[in-house]
Amino acid sequence: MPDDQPLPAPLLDRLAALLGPRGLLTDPADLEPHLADWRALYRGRTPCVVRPGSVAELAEAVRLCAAAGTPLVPQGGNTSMVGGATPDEGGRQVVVSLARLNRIRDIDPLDMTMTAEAGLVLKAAQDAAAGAGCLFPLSLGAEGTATVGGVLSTNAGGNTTVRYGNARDLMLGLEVVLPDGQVWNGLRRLRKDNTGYALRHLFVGAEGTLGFITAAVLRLFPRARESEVGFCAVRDEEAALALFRRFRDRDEGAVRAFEYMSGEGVGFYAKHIEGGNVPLPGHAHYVLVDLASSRPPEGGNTGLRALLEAVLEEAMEAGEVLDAAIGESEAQRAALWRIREEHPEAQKREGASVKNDVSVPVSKTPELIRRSSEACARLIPGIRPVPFGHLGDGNIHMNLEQPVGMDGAAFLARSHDIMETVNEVVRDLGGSFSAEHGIGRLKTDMMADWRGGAELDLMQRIKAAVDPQGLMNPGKVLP
Ligand code: FAD
Ligand code: 2HG
Ligand code: ZN
Repeated sequence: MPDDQPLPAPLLDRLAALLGPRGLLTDPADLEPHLADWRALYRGRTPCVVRPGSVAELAEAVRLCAAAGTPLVPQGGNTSMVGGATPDEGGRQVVVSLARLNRIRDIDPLDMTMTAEAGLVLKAAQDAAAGAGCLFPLSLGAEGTATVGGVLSTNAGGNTTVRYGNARDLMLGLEVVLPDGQVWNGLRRLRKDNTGYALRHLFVGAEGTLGFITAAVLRLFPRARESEVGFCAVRDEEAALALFRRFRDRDEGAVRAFEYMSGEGVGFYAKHIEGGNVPLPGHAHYVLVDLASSRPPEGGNTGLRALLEAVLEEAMEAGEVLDAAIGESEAQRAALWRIREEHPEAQKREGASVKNDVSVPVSKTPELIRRSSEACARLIPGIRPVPFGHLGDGNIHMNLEQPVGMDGAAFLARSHDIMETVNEVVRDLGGSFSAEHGIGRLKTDMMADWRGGAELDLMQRIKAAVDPQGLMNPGKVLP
């Protein structure tokens, strides 16, 4: 271990004795994947990575680190969009990876619950639910890497919030290792449990600042027996919203996802993603609508296909939808979804971009997109707005791509101004500067402005009560 990284030698020896070679990484090559975030905004240092193989091992490791005053950074799949899971540059923060705590402890198709450990990858949780004839509905682009502990700790949203809610709504109980090493077992699988403060909700969205989520009871749902996906070119942002309303008014329960994409973003997909075919090229605005039902398909002029076609026809007559493609097979539906899911990757490949994960009341999404695009164009002529995302939740990724030909570093140097410009519009529309990705390290300096006064004071008092030494994920969430 390099000697400029001050982990007390006795602590390292104790951790090594406790965890063994699989549970404690110190080789620089092994540390490497844990040091930087997906967006490459941050690169930190750590003296070692702790990878406990059981809850008891984690609890003991936390006790040892607490006694030595050593700060800890929980890490799941390290897909955070806000630098939440990486250590700082000081070299003292120990990364704790939950990757080895990845068992499914129980699946109960009658209670409709799954008890899963924190390191279980989201896709594996979905697959296990499907294997039991059920659905775990949380779905997002990083689901092949993100973990149960990570999605709960960020209260992730994703593509199906419009129907099933955020990660918080999919959780019934938690098991947590507290900052002093105590284990709290709150793995109850109850639909009703009003017994004082709902402690489990304190840890959801806390981004690892209050303790380690080690396992959770997740809610399962009936699996879809019928689904339809429509990919539509729409006239403008208002038409996208009007189309959402048409579906909702006809059959709110049928809408599993309603996603907006700009022509620019779809163009990046076609340009950068292998096999990136777009069925309706050349439009300025697109929507992907996903309908699903757990009822057996009815066929004829009932069922989801009939609903999809009827709504699209009405919307075409109203001039809202300009053209539409319907997925005719599972493969076609997946290909249409791919256009949306690959947006983050396609945008990354196009060059430097500034992300704004913001939300407004659903009715204000057209105004958000239009006003912030115009304001950013005034700030940096030639800037390319790439808004996309969860229109059905009022959560638009109001992202901005560097002007063609502009130096990427020079563009990123304006990140603060760009984020402020978007946030001014968001504030005016009664929205939030952080919709689903969380605060992490990226947005801590906005907390005082947006959540100051009693709200931030209360958060700081909770933090001080649960983690009095301030050892859990320092520098994240709270300023
Ligand atoms: P990490 O990135 O490892 O950690 C995230 C935070 O949680 C950190 O603060 C970390 O310290 C903490 N943490 C992790 N595990 C634990 C634990 N067990 N106990 C306590 N704290 C813990 N997010 C959305 O909401 N919706 C999307 O649609 C979406 N799409 C994405 C698409 C891509 C391509 C990528 C790269 C990210 C996307 N995200 C999305 C970001 C999202 O935050 C993560 O995908 C996910 O929620 C984080 O899971 P993770 O396991 O990678 O957590
Ligand atoms: C998504 O919805 C993610 O794809 C990532 O939340 C958004 O890249 C982004 O800004
Ligand atoms: Zn998103």
